[in-house]
Amino acid sequence: MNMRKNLYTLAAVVALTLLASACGVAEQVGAGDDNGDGAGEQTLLLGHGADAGNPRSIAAEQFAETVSERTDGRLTVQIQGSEQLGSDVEMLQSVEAGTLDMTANSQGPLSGWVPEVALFGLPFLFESTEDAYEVLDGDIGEEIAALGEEEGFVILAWWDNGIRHVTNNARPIETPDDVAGLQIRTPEDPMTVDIFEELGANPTPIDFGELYLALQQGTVDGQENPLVNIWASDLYEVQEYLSTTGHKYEVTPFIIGADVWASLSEEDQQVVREAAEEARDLQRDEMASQTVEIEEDIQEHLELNRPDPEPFREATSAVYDKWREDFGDLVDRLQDAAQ
Ligand code: TK8
Repeated sequence: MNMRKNLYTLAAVVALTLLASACGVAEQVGAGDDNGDGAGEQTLLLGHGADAGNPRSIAAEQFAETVSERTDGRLTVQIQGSEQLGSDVEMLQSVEAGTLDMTANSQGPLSGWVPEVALFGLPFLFESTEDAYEVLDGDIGEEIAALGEEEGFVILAWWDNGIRHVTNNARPIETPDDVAGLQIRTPEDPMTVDIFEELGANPTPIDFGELYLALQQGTVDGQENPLVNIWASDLYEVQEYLSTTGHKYEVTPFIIGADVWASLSEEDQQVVREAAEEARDLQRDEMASQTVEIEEDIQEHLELNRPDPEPFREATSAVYDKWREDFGDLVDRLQDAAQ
């Protein structure tokens, strides 16, 4: 398995080097690319950070198939997963620069441009993913997507990144005291950092693509992610304890750059939007079914415990006070809608 990881990393480095030296992504396959045969064919480059088999990877594949089918190949989508095109933050920067067309990205990284996105991850906001979907597909989801568009990111649909749990190598997390003092990797996400600071841990943002090695080498004691990511990225191989804290929810914003979007015909925009929504539905179904299966299988690899969420809820309530200072009205509305 380590061998495979190393090969993976090597392949990613080679791919990046090739891309960097080959006169820029946009000129090869990026926005507005036309193969010169007069048919107006265009390839959209889609980057994401998830590994094969992950609901995000599966949904991205379906999205690509649907778009190509419904446009009779006029529009095709080329997918690069596993952070081969850079970290989530780097992929957003590339979309902004116009060298990447689309990304199935992450909540924390996007909140660097649209801070309101981080609010979906307020501690224990949603009891279940279904409650989250209702809010995301409703008015508040639309309102926050509109803020994304102002920053140049058209959010075609809110895909899922699940409810998050803690894994680590020190001990089972039964109470907030057990998290105290642990070095916990987080995404580039101020909300998650705040939550783990409140719990007395040392939150350390590291790119997802570096996480396996960071855990293996003991750079950090643990991390937090939904089961589907812990599974598809083999993090269980380098962790001993899984504690189903359920401390926060995350979305996967499915994004196309505003300029590429504007360059598409109305008809193609509709195809792309519908394909994104259908892929979202598939992705959510995959999330649900995979989560049940993984919960069984993963216990062969690490020790699972189910802590009572109440003490964690209490210990992190100050996170709400902090985010209310800037986004009070939205926090209230989110809490109402999440009920
Ligand atoms: C994969 C990541 C992952 C996220 C993280 O690209 O960084 O922990 O949960 O899904 O986006």
